[in-house]
Amino acid sequence: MSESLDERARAILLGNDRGGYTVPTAGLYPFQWNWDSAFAAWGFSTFDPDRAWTELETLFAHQWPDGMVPHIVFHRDDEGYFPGPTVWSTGRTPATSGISQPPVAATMARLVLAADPSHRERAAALVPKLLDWHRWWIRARVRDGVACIVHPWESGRDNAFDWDVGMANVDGSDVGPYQRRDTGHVDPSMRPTKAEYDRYLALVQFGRGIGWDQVRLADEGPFLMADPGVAFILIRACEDLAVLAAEVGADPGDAAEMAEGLRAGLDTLWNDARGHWDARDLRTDTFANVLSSGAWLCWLAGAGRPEMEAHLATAWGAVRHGLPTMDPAHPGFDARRYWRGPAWPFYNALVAMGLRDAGKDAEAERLRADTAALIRNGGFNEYFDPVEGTPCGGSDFTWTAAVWLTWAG
Ligand code: 2M8
Repeated sequence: MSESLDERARAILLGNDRGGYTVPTAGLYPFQWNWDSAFAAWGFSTFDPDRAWTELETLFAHQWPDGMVPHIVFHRDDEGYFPGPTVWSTGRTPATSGISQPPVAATMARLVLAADPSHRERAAALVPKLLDWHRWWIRARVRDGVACIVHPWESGRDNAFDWDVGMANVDGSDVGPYQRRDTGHVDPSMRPTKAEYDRYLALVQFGRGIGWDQVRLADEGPFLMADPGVAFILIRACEDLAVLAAEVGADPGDAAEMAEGLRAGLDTLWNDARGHWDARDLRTDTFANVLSSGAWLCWLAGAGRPEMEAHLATAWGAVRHGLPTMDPAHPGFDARRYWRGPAWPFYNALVAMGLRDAGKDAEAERLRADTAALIRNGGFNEYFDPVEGTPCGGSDFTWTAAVWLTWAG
């Protein structure tokens, strides 16, 4: 059984390969997405390390001169996704979006190298690009000492409850008519709402209006929220980059110092009143006041606290299948609506990586076993209903296949 699932997972990666890059899934997501690609590389490393490095190299070939690595590279036209390149209008060739995504690439590059240490030169060539990207985060997104996002899409956790407080101040009433494509591929009740899409678009239109000046986006844009998920990922990525550089004899630059500086700023994300890590709206200086998926990554950055262990146990006790991306006790918990409750295999892999490094082997193993069971019973879907175990969203998903091969299977 397990063997045929391995074969199926490899077939998904190969089937989603468009020549040097993979799409997250055919139809719904027809371009190259930033953090999906990093996970794809990890998946490829289990059977084709050469192809794994190509995936990362293709992504970084589209890095902007300022260091940003965009969240989407539109390698070829496809009408199946909205908003496409003409809406973003960033002036890049090939076209890209104008925001970034969680910087997991350094962490994944380290794992890819570990799978086959003979590719030292390719890893070494990537180090300065990773450094540039991390420095871009510090310059263009770290505000008040902590990593922020200028668009919910930049968090990778699109419609997470975290962003509601910041999105309330974004005016989406004047974006003009548009045609969504996502709701033609999957059940609309599992997707973000129209009110959210109106605001997503308003933020894209703002970026376009200022010529995608990344510093102005953070300093003047309608939305700026400190994101625990990105904050933890960036700290971990800087640490992994320092190690990776040392392993391949490349200049680590200020990777370790960046990690240290970011760690010092983390305290502003601790919601003392509620006792958990929390997103914070920098425009109004208000916490999201919600225990959400970003907080589960604290262990990845060595920022676990006893309160978080207690929350983990409670959340786990409330659902039957894996880790929910939203506190199941919250009235807004929605078991099937994208990032407002469901369990995501690739995200579980990241959380488990942190738990394992924090010495919480039993919790990491439980998460692995839960994730494996979801995939075995439901397939390689994008995400799952954590209450009923139902597969949701897109099928034959790249990062689900990748984490099966590397971790869950
Ligand atoms: C989802 O995000 C895209 C926008 O980037 C979308 O909904 O259109 C998120 O789950 C994101 O984390 C992911 O990278 C992307 C592709 O799988 O889909």
